Amino acid sequence: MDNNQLEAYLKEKRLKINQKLEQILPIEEEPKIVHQAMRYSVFAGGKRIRPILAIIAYEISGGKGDAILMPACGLELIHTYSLIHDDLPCMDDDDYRRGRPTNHKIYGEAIAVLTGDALTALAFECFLGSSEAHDFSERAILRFVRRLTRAIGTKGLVGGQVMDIIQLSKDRKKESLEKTCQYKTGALIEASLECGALLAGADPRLLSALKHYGKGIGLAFQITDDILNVTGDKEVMGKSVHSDREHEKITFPELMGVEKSKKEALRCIEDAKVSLNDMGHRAWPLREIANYIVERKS
Ligand code: GRG
Repeated sequence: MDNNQLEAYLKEKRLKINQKLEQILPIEEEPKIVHQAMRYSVFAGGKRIRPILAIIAYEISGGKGDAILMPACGLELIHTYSLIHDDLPCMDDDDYRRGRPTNHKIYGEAIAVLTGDALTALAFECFLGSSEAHDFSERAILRFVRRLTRAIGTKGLVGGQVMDIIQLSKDRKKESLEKTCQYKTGALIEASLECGALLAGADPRLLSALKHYGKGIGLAFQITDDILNVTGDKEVMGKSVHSDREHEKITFPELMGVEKSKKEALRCIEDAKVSLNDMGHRAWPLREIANYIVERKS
């Protein structure tokens, strides 16, 4: 499998996701400022990994057509919300994200907070709207929302962010750091896969294999993010580098060095790929995305 094939595949998925996001995000209505701020961050770029994973899991589970696009876009809105809040002065205080000044640098803190809040509300409209359009049964949507909600609360994004802020891993234990990463980053990645599969009515065995895969790539994703914060290029990444050291954060490279961290990320993706064994060729994008996650430069 060559890199060009994956690139073409990701490009095609991103195009569809961006077209759908274009339809979903309000533009002209008042209060215009918040609608502009939402669009500013959503369309600043972004790899769209979470909606892509949801779409792939849906297709692997037998789902057909474009009905998955709307709920998948909701996942991207939740992710963008978390980035905007993560960058706020009261959190990581970052000036640069997705190759642009951060949301609060342009719109001010109050609008940035509200932009995040508005993106969550819109995300839930996307999830529930899929039912109104009769694309999915209400039961399937309920399962989706239940699974997703777990991933963004104190056992997911919010919990991980709290662990990050209180420096749960200051005990310098690998388990504490893994837990923080699992919650802060892994939870939404894992949930995106499971949510996509749930909408297609995947059986429990497939769901559990996708969950295991998501857990592995989720951790590898954050380890690579930490490595890129040390070795990456600000222009290529579109976000600040060396910020973890400035904030004296305990990260994988800080704990065990860059080389050992790379090995750890590789171990995670190899473990993740094992869970795809029973899925055969249809899982090729997931195999390639696992490799991409540790090889990426942004
Ligand atoms: C309840 C949604 C919500 C958030 C509140 C602020 C917060 C709690 C959580 C922050 C979680 C966070 C920002 C984790 C980092 C995850 C991560 C590695 C982000 C970078 O993801 P990429 O590389 O970014 O996919 P792009 O820009 O490509 O989309």
